[in-house]
Amino acid sequence: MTTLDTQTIKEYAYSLGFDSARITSAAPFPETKQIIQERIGRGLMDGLPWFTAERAEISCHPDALLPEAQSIITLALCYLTEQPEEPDTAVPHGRISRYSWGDDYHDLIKPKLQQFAAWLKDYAKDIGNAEVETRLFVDTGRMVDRAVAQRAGLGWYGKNTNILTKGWGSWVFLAEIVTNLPLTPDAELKANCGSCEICLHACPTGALPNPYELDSTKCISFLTIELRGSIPLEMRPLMGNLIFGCDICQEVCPVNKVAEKRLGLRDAQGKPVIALNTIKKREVTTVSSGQRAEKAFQPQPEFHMRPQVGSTPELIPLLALTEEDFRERFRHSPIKRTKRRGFLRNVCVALGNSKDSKAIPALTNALHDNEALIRSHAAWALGSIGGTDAVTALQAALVNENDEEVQKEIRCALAMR
Ligand code: B12
Ligand code: SF4
Ligand code: SF4
Repeated sequence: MTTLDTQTIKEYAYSLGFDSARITSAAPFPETKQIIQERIGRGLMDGLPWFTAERAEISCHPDALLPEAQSIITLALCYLTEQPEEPDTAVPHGRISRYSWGDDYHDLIKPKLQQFAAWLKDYAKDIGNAEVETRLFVDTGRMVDRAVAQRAGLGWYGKNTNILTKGWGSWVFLAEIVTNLPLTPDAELKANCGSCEICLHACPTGALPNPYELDSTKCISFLTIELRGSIPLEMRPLMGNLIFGCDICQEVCPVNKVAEKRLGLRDAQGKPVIALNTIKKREVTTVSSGQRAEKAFQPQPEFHMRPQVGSTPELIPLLALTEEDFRERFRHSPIKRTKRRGFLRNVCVALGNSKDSKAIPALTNALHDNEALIRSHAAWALGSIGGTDAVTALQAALVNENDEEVQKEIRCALAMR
């Protein structure tokens, strides 16, 4: 096979809107496999039933995904957009993690990968490579996105386990194209977090017990997005007002702050610049990583916040969402993953943590929701807010409640007085 020019491939990636593109070989990832299997064994991945040792076996062997695999093109797409306004504090607000303010990134990145693969096949054919195979991955695929990015030198592992890039911090989505084309690999980056441990101390639930180690079962991202059932009682008070995902260990990261400053999301003193859209107008021409130069940063339009989603929505009205409202409001958003019942469960927890008695009427209504999961978390929230009205509502609900789990939650909430 004639070797392709990797710079041409990278330039094409940039033209599609990717912010970084690097290449690694399709050799296996034996260390990653060992670490994943060890973590599964210790229960750190519990609650993700699809994340099995067998899956790790495949995902760490690119040739199990594409038998003739030779190379992996790894791609990063930055999802920073404007900084939101701080919400009015007179009523309780939730917080949604940054990656979900706009449209679902899977839907945005997949067509880009398909276009990329089609172009790659044409390019390879033009120089005499007829039999080009590709497999495309973004997040959900059986691929170890972060391990690939690390080996390709796209970034390095932060102690919060996210991949940090020099130009965009960890505010990037990762994707890959596995191919049978032999491509010259890039070198790993010689960068690391040094002595910094800020993220480990900032995590509110202790989900980062050691550097580079995430206990998924405690991570608010898992609890609010992936967990289908009840949120463990001991976790609820630690979740604050986070209702979908969590960015805390990224927000505190100094590498991310540098990236935000470079892109105009922080002022010279490092303070967040509010409601910034000037990022579009600002000309940023060089990236310090040296991976690429002369590129003005243009946020992907699809990542811009959708007004019906927002970043800090008012919580009480969310409890009134019907199935249809929920589907309509979050049609394009990653939030649809939780379904209405998971999302309203999270909203109840955030309202409980707000301790705001203005939420009592809406939570009282939620005690009669069709979904037991919502009723049980509404009960917890009322117990957490407390007061005569909350107690009366809980006692009345207990009389007619048939679900044993919900009855237990109501009794537990009444005992919180
Ligand atoms: C499952 C999953 C989750 C789960 C579990 C996370 C977990 N334990 O890995 C949950 C739901 C909790 C989750 C949360 C989030 N996720 Co997620 N998730 C995934 C998924 C599907 C698999 C990750 C995986 O393989 N985990 C297995 C563990 C063992 O791998 P690992 O954490 O990378 O472990 C490595 C390090 O620990 C390292 N290591 C171990 N010891 C040492 C020692 C040293 C010295 C060093 C340097 C390294 C090192 O080696 C390990 C193996 O490579 C990937 C997509 C994919 N297909 O890869 C997205 C992915 C990792 N998630 C992503 C995102 C954005 C998030 C959230 C930020 C979302 C949010 N805002 O709420 C949070 C971040 C939480 C956090 N602090 O990591 C992005 C990360 C992008 C980036 N810049 O890194 C990914 C890559 C999706 C994507 N394609 O963009 N996620
Ligand atoms: S995403 Fe939130 S809960 Fe999860 S490790 Fe980071 S700070 Fe902790
Ligand atoms: S906060 Fe510090 S330790 Fe954590 S990822 Fe960022 S640089 Fe690394």
